[in-house]
Amino acid sequence: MTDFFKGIPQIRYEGEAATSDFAFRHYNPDEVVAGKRMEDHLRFAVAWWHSFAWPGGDPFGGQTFDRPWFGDTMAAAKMKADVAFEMFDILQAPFFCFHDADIRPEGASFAETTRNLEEVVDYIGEKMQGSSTKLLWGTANLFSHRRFMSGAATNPDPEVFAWSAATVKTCMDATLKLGGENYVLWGGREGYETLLNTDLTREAEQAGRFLQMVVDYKHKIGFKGAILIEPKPQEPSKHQYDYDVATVYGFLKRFGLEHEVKVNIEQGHAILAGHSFEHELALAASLGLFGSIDMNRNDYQSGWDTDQFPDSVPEMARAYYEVLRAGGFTTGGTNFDAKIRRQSLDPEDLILAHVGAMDVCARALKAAAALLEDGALEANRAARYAGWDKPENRAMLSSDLASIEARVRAEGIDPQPKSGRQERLENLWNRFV
Ligand code: XUL
Ligand code: CO
Repeated sequence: MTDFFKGIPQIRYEGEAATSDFAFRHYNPDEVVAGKRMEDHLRFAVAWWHSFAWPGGDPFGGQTFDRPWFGDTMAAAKMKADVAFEMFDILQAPFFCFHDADIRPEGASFAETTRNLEEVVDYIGEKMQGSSTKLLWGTANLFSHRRFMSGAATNPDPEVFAWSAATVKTCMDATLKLGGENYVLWGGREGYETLLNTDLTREAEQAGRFLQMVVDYKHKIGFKGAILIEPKPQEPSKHQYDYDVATVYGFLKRFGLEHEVKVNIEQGHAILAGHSFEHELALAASLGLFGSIDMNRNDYQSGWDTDQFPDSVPEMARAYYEVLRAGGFTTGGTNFDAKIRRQSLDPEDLILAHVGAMDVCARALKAAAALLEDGALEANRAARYAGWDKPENRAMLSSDLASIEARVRAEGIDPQPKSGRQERLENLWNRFV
């Protein structure tokens, strides 16, 4: 036991009458919502990088957090893992997620870095034996080290491509070993700064081949989880190739991987792409790509990826409504890819950030489930398209222009506009949220 979270109790569901800050008011893991336990719906995960590895820097200043495990040694990595599992226990977190670089010190060579990774993975594996927290996903950090400054799979230097492929192999091995349910690829620097030095065709072909190799390796090692791409439009690159869900779908189709790979959708990334979170979720579901979510929010004034914990029930309700409509998570879950603010120095800030976020998501889930169960919104949607249920109308979709023209003349078709009823539906929505 470390004493980092000393005095902080395990968080339990106490209902809305709770008086302590250290209690869940809405997240009740065992409560059944829409036929499933809340814990099984939401599948919360703690992100290792933001919670335990982030030093609190911003573009104008460096480290504000003073953590006893900061430092690039194996002893520090193990202390970090000890503290992480203590937090998982306090929160009763069902899952966690990691990058290789968050959990192990970088070595002097690829071989040494991999040895470090394997040693920490074994250590984490032992900790998981005595814990109920499982691994939602693992991933490789192919963006922080300077070798990745011009990309990983899309780098003009084949040696960086090689390093990246080798690293992903070791991270997929680590994810498999820890029983991970997904493997994520966020193309942190897969993009470009200027077209003046960039060959778009080559870079896309490199990325397509790289992803095919990831899929092949997944099948080779018998990894049963999902491979997920996490879209983001810019930052750190000026333009990133995995811009949004639609762009990722086009990329997957181009390389024939649309049945092998799904998406991990992050709220803040959706906003950066000029979409809403629910748009990205609904589109992914409609394309058969819905996998998992990174839950956070972006500050709407700053215009960059501020990765804050969610605090808005109405916003999150829109998201969980789409998650429920998509049939809920299978291998995916709700990963808090969110960091506390750099002034939030105390260990309890880290705990309370998660407690509040879990409560916000739980309230949002309950509201979304009640609305879905009520059925009025879906009945309205179905009624709006009801004309297409008639066989003679559906037949047009396998017809041709000339035959349809003949039909319009013969039947004297003369469309009459109907209300979209938006405000009425917004009123309905607000009765539930
Ligand atoms: C970056 C981001 C990453 C990915 C995993 O914006 O969201 O943390 O989730 O690499
Ligand atoms: Co993310």
